Amino acid sequence: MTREPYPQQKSGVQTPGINWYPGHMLKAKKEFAAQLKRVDVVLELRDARIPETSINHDFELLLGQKRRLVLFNKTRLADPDVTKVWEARLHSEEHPHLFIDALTNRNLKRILPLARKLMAERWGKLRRRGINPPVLKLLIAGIPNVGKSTLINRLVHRKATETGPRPGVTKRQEWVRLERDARLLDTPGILWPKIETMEAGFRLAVTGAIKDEVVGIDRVCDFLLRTLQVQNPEVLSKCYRLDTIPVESDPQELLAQIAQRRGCLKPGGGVDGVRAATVLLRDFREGRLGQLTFDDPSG
Ligand SMILES: Nc1nc2c(ncn2[C@@H]2O[C@H](COP(=O)(O)OP(=O)(O)OP(=O)(O)O)[C@@H](O)[C@H]2O)c(=O)[nH]1
Ligand SMILES: [Mg+2]
Repeated sequence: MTREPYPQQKSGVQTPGINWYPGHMLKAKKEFAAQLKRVDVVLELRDARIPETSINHDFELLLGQKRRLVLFNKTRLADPDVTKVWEARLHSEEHPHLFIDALTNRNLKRILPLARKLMAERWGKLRRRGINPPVLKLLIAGIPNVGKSTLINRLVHRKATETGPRPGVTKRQEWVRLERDARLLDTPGILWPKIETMEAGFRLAVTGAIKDEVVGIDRVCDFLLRTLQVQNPEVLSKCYRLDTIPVESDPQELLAQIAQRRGCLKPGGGVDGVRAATVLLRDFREGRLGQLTFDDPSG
C-alpha cells in the first residue's frame, strides 16, 4: 500500500469550525495594534512544523506595509527534508524569512543584521540630512507557544522574559534592551477568533499553540498517531517496543498497545486512554518521536 505522507483525518468530525477566543487575547490584540506605529520592524514568528497553519491572517490586516521579517522557529523539531521544500516554496514571498531554532541558536545571529537591513534606506536618508538614526525598535509577534520569549532570551543572553511549555505564558507586553541601540517588545501570543477546520485545530494543538482541551486530547492523540503511522511508523514501534505497524492500524488499538507498554491501566485492569494519550503527547513534545512537519508544502 502506498503511504500518503499527509493523511486527511478519517475521524468523521464534521464541524463548522472551532469558536473560541479567550478575553485576554482580544485585549492583547488591541494592545498589539496600538504599539505597531511605534516600532520599526516586526519579527513575526511562525512554527516550522506548521509553516502555513501558524500564519495569523489577522496580522496581515494589522501589519499592512510594516517592515517585517518572518521567522520559522523550532526548525529542529521539523522534518528536515520537508523544511527544504518549504524553503524553496517560500523563496518568492514578499517578506524576507529565516528558518531558525531558538534552543539550538540556528540562524539567530542573522536576525538583527537582517532587521537593520530593512531600515537601511530610511536611515540612510536621515544620515544624509545629518540626523543620527533612532534606537531600532522591534516587535515580536506570533501565535502562542511558538517561542517568542525564548528567542528574546537567547538574543539577549539572559532570562529577560518568562517562558514555558504551554500557551499563554506571556501576559503583557514588555520592552527588552537588545543592544545599545536596539530594543525588542515581547508580546502575548495571539490567535484568530475562529479556527476554521478541525484539521487546523489538531495541528495547532499538537504543536502546543492551543490547549489540547480545545479540540479534545483523544482527538489530538488520534491525529498524532495517524500522522506517525504514515510518516514514521518505525519511531513508534521503536519507542514503545511495538510490532510492525500496518498503515491501516486503528489508532485506538495502537494507543491501547502503548498503554499496555507504559502501564497506563485503570485499577480494574482496563486501558487508561487519557493517561496513555498524555504520555504519547509528552513524548512527542519532548522530541522522543522524531522530527515531523504537519503542513504539506505541495498542498
Ligand atoms: N525545540 C524547540 N523548542 C523551543 C524553541 N523555542 C521555544 N521552544 C520551547 O517552546 C516553549 C514555548 O516557548 P515560549 O518562549 O514561552 O513561547 P511564547 O511564544 O513566548 O509563548 P506565549 O508567551 O505563551 O505566547 C518552551 O517550552 C520553549 O522551551 C525552539 O526553537 N526549539
Ligand atoms: Mg511568551
